[in-house]
Amino acid sequence: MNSFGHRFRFTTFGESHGKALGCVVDGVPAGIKIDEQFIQDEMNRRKPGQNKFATTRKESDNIEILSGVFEGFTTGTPISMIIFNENQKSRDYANVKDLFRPGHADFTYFHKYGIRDYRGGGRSSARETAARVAAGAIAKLLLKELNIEVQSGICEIDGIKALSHDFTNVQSSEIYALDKAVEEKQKEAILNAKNSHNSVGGVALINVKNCPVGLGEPLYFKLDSQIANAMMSINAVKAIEIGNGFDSVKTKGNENNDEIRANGFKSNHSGGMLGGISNGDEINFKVYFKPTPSIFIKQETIDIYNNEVDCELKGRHDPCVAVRGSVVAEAMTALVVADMLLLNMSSNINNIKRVYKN
Ligand code: FMN
Repeated sequence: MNSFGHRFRFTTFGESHGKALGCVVDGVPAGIKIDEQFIQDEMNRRKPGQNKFATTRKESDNIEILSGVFEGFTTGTPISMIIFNENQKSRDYANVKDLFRPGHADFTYFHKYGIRDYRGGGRSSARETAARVAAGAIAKLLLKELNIEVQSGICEIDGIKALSHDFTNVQSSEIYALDKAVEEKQKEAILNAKNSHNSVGGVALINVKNCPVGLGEPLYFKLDSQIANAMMSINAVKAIEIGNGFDSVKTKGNENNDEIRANGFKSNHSGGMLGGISNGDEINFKVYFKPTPSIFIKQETIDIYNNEVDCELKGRHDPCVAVRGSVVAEAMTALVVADMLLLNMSSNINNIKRVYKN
């Protein structure tokens, strides 16, 4: 199960310490201008080794398009893209070959498959998310044609919350912070965790602008359920909160309902979705990332023979995965919205007549 989406569908391949990883994106309409620099810029936002707040693994994450694009435009055929791994240090993992790292997928992969690539977590590594960002960039190019914009930023690190959400600050922030006023404190929290060989969790805010009314397929393919599915498929994501989310349970109905006027909704507690269908307002949701499981503090675990052992890790790790994870969440959102846009086109006979009857 390495594919995601229905009409706009992508499949990823590759492992953390394998030769390469990549994706095949299928269902992309022909005629979309492919800006390769834009795709690379998206890759660069997620790539590791850029500053002291991220893992020191150095990967250029150069993307190579192998198919589906001719003279700068999509051809309607599968778009395949590849990223070669350059900076694997597999020997860092020799000491964990036979043991299960706490907080990782080692235990479950081993018991499920009976075999696992222990080098950097193999397929369970978030290295795979580079391929999702490449696929997401194609989705974003489709959305751009319709003026739909997806953006993300960090709203919380180690319990330090943004009080304002300014997406322009994200572009100049090393930790993609939404609030300049708390950015230094958030950075300090990451560095404190790193210096004490530990890690911290964080929360990303995702926003979609100009999303048309009608995206989402009742009942088992609601827009919010697909967004939640997409977010929960990202490594280390433990929760998603749509619109007013957890706070909505503390409010009364009259406070939580978004009243409607001729020029639109008076508020947006719903996060831009009603009954699983986009309502034309901005889509807003938060994605919660746990602290990075790889820490450099001795922890208790067992090996594959059930011996109780100590786990002492080497290697290079993000002290807070939410930062680079926010870019992955943004890419997955673009992929869901692109899929829903294409699916929605056949939901009404008038749409079909518009294409075939004139
Ligand atoms: N986990 C690590 O232990 N070290 C890392 O450097 C690391 N980098 C990550 C980078 C990104 C962008 C994301 C989204 C996650 C990263 N993770 C990292 C998280 C693990 O991949 C993840 O926690 C682990 O596979 C277990 O899966 P689960 O937390 O979803 O249960």
